[in-house]
Amino acid sequence: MERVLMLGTDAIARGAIEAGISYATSYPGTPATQILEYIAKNSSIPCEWSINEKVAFEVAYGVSLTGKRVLCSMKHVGLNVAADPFMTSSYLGVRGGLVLVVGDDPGAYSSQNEQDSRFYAYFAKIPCLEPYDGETAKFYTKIAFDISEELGLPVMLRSQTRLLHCYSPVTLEEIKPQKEINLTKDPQHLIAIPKHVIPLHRELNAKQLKILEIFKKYNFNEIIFGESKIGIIACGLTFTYALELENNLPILRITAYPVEENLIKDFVKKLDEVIVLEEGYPFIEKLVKCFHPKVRGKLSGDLPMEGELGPDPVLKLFGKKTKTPLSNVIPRPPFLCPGCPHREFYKALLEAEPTFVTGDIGCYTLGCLPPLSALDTCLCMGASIGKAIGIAKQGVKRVAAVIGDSTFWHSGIPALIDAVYNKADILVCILDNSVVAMTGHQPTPHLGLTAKREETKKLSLVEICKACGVDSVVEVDPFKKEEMVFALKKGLETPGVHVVISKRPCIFVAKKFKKD
Ligand SMILES: Cc1ncc(C[n+]2csc(CCOP(=O)(O)OP(=O)(O)O)c2C)c(N)n1
Repeated sequence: MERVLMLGTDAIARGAIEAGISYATSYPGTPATQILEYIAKNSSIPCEWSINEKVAFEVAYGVSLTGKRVLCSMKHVGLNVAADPFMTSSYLGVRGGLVLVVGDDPGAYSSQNEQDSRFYAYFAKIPCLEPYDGETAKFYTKIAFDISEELGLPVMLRSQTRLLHCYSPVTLEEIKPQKEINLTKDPQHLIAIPKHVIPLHRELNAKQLKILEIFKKYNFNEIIFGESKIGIIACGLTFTYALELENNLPILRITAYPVEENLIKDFVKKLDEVIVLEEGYPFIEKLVKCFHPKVRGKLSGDLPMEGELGPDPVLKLFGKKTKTPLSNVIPRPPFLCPGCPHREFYKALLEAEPTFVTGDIGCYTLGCLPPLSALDTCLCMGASIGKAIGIAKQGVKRVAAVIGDSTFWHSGIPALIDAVYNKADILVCILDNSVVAMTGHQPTPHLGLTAKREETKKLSLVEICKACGVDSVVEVDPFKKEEMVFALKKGLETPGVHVVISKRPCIFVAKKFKKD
């Protein structure tokens, strides 16, 4: 068995490959993007960049129905998009193992919020595993498939930026053979109509005890005895922060949810004080407070509620010297690259004088920064068009929505149809740089390449806009400034829904997609 240094994302991907997956789906999003990229580059397993996270989850669910194993990965906010199929998948259950990897981003290094995906697992009543290093990232992913099949439930593997983007040693093991296809019909279990919901929910509730039994088999949640009346409850990655303290305190390591309450009760009963460490929200701390009067953590104000926890506040809490001199590192906030076509588009947009510009998420969001300061709002992927409709519907003229090409495919199309159907007067600007630039230049449906870099049909942004019924659609090169200003002014001044596609590849595209 070989031991190698691996990124957390790669360790998870390797775990899924070793588990014998037959397919993998994802939509890019930091910090989870590299999981699918690893599978695409380092295995012959078919995989796809799905159009959005909802579709990624649904495709994965379809694979599971055939009895085969499947990995679906996304960033934390991606699960908001996939929440609809996700929430009901636990009622229907799965056949082949379905593991959903969610990359949380405490500290919001590259995200629009800091939501904690453990709540989603709780919400859907499914098991959630939370590794604490590369080795457990791979191992937990692998056994998550066994657990998924044993319970007939999707299993969530929750991780965070710090683990996913760090290298640590990982032991490579054998790759299991893939499962045989076994697609059978079972309407009572596979069709979520009201008549079936209560029995399905009852079955899901009955599985909750079984989850706890299975967790015991793997020792996910374990007490490590120490010599002190102060004890630590450390969740997932924070177990490594607790180990760095080197002070021989008793530790309850939690790496699987739901947690058996008796385990917490047993651990805290002889302690004078309990310290709870967790990345994200005080999910476990709230529970521990039911069983002990002196709990220190985020709710007590001893640790920060916002931002990434990281090892430093923990060391500080114990009066130890912090180890990561982050203050010496020069901050490098993102900015539009030299030569970026988005910048030229924004210069033209400013000249066209829109009243209000609703933004979206992608590299082009950086147009909100000075000196351009060209965007007035950014909420979540796909929201630019909906926000523009809302503003325009209140009588505001010259409203423009700015959306990237991948974001448009992801969740912009329904909003464009809404604009046409509900007779909005807005200008929609689609910034087509051919790729998902922000997350590392993954291909888009109009580039003509799949995740495996195989050739595929090139979809047309112009044709799809026309099919949505817009009043006009033009493609303009943002480097032709006069032409661009003219098109934008016309779109802003003419009633109806008008689309201007700013078309020029990201400057890194040629490099990235040249044949190796
Ligand atoms: C729901 C959700 N999924 C994924 C992401 C991660 N993400 C941020 S921007 C973006 C797409 C950017 O691509 P595009 O719209 O083409 O703009 P570009 O970066 O190429 O300018 C993605 C996938 C996110 N923020 N939210």
